Amino acid sequence: MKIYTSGTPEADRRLDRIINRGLDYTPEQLHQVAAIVADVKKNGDKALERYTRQFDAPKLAASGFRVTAAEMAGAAKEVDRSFVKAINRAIGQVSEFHAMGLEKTWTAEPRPGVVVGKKVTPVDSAGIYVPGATGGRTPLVSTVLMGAIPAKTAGVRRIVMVTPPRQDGTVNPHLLVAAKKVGVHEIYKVGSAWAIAALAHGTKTIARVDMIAGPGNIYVALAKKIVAGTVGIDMMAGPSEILVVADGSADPRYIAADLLSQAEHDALSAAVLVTTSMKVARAVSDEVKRQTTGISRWQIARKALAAYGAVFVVKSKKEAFALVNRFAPEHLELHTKNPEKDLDQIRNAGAVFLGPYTPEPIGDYVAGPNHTLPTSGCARFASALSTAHFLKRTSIVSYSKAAFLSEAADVMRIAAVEGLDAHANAVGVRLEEE
Ligand code: HSO
Ligand code: ZN
Repeated sequence: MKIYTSGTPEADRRLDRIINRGLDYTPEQLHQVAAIVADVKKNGDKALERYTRQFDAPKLAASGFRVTAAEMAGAAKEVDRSFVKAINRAIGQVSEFHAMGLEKTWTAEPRPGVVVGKKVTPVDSAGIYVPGATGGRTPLVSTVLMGAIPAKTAGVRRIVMVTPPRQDGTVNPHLLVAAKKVGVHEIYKVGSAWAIAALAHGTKTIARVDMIAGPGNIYVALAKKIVAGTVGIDMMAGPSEILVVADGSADPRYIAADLLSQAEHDALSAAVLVTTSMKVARAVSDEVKRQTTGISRWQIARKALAAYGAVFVVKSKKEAFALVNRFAPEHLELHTKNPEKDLDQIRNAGAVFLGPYTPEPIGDYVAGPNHTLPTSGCARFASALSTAHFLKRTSIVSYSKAAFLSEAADVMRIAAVEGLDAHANAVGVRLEEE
């Protein structure tokens, strides 16, 4: 990994390039995806079948999109006990966390005779997208959990999962077992932009949903952008990224391993170290090189690091945190003497991992918080996927007669300024009986 001195024009250019890499798209790509969405809207299953056969599974017909009970039963036999044990722990801990933040209906009486509040209701149905990265070779079982658990915990009655099939028209059994365990109701072997279009507009096989969540590549992200408004969407989740802040007390082996854990996701992933110590900078850079040779996805990791990896050496911790807040990383690790105190300086980050024994992957799988997080600087304004994404808040208003009378004149005055007589009358008619 190349070492940059923070604040130089070269470092600035590198930083901007890394931040802006993920959700970049060309007008042609947007146009291409809009055409796919329109095609699915018009031609339904026929279009889905055409795209699926062309890009994913050459033999799969629309009649085979829905995963059957027999396939589910077969999948349960294919996975081993240690996987079931691990996934059970993950489900338990992730569910527990999501239940903790669950928003409830509330009312208040801010003035005598006036009740206001919010009635919290889950969406009726949700679609969870599970990517089929690298032709299904990385079946992201944890992403099934992270999508479906918040929906389930929010109380969504119909949870649909879509994921691209493998070439032979099947889905990895671990994904199916995970989906069953978290209570997904329907699973369809359909992926990419056409799957998002189907969830948003509905086809004969796949009934439309109200809310779509889950990460995907740029085509999935663009499709979500296009259907947003017709249906709710969670966020534009782009390629994974990690930023580590370290002082001289950090262990370079841990940092290198954690940087690689995100670099291995995708050739577009970003892995960045920001450190006050030149010694740590050099040691991490060497360690990354050494550890890369030991991982099976080294080619992907190496590509990601060459394009979007960097070590920034800063003069002070203050400078480090300014850089963090400008980057707004999806994942932030603090390898400093007092990470709890440093947390005060963090304003923009999807998730923060504190101290040497909190590697990012613990959050990917079992810690509890969601691993679907804002990327590409979106942590400036967005948050992790949560139950809130699957809930609506309906405002509640109730007035007693006395309260109504005490506020009526002001309502009529504002209505008059707006030139909206009927508004004023809706109040006035209730005053006439006085
Ligand atoms: N780190 C990824 C999620 C993931 N990791 C799934 C492993 N499996 C989100 O940025
Ligand atoms: Zn990960």
